[in-house]
Amino acid sequence: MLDNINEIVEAFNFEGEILEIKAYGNGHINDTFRLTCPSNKYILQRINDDVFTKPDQLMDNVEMVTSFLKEKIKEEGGDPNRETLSLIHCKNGKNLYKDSHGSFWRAYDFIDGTLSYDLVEDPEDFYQSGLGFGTFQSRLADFPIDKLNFTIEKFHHTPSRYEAFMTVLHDDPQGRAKLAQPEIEKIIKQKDFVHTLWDLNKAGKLDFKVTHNDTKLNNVLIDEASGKAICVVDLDTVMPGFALDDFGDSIRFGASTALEDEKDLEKVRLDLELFEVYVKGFLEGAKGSLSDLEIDLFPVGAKMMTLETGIRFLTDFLQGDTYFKTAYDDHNLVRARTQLKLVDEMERQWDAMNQIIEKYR
Ligand code: ADP
Ligand code: GN1
Ligand code: MG
Repeated sequence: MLDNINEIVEAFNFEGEILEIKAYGNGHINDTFRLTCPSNKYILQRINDDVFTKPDQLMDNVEMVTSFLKEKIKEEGGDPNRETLSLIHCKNGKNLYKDSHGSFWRAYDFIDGTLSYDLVEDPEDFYQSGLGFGTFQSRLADFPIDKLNFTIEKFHHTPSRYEAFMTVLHDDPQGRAKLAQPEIEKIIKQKDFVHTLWDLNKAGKLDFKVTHNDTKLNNVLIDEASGKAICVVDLDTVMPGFALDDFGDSIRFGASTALEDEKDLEKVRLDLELFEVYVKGFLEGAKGSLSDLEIDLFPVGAKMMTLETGIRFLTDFLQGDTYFKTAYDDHNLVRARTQLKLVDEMERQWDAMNQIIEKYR
């Protein structure tokens, strides 16, 4: 699997001999492994340094955010070892190891007895994920935001994502644009919409908060015994952002009736029951930290993040699949199609989404 695994494992403070190393999870960016020792399990991750070009700054963010969360969790009487990630440091005290091939590695305690999902099986789990991500935001509401490094510049700056798409479409380096004409047209139709949140920000109406920025359902761990959302993971993109990005990204992934890479678009729908339970959970977790405008804009956030992710997948398809991991040739095109179908679905069910929000605000 990895010719230098012994070197990497040796660098970290793992307790006991390693009995098993297994590729783990379904992330599109990093490489994740689960390590089993006689009395403990660990997560070992290779950070994708094409995507995260400053891994040391990224780890500073993770260190600051997890320490801050641990204090909050202790104050609330919770379990700081299960309710946020715990870094395992290297034997030299650092939180990052650069191996002899130049790859960057970090490790966490494995939070046992938990599950994460790629598709909602029970609406209660999606309610729990809303509560989990909402709580994440309220716990970090007084985190000193200026201390955070930008691990990816303009990560959710949708207008820049649109511009990058138009550039690659113009260059069409792989000659793939002809395979995606309906999808390209759908994106171009949204050229004014992409500015909505950033225009409000410029007008001083929408502030930055400490946000997670990758609130997919599989980035929250659900406790098997209690069924509660116990821990938000994947902290690489915790940065200043809009609360609506976190709300919206969860909806685009979790309130869909199908996987992100479902090929049969008939199966891809926006499930309003799931939308509703997420609204309820996120508002409860956010504990009054959201403004009226943010709540009003929930449907905009959902559509924005879905459209943005569609744009990113299609950009990567046109570029030749250089960013997201893919399993087959048109994987990114298939993913872009599901996102754009969901954008249609959201437009169709706009009023119904607003009615649901009125019930819970
Ligand atoms: P990626 O950035 O590639 O998405 P993640 O950090 O999200 O990687 O990890 C991949 C998966 O591994 C997660 O979706 C989650 O299921 C699981 N996972 C991550 N960290 C832990 C942990 N500390 N304990 C248990 N499971 C974890
Ligand atoms: C990536 O790493 P992962 O799989 O949790 C991506 C997100 C996308 C998501 C689409 C750093 O998330 O922004 O929304 O894929 N992460 C990064 O599934 O680009
Ligand atoms: Mg992840």
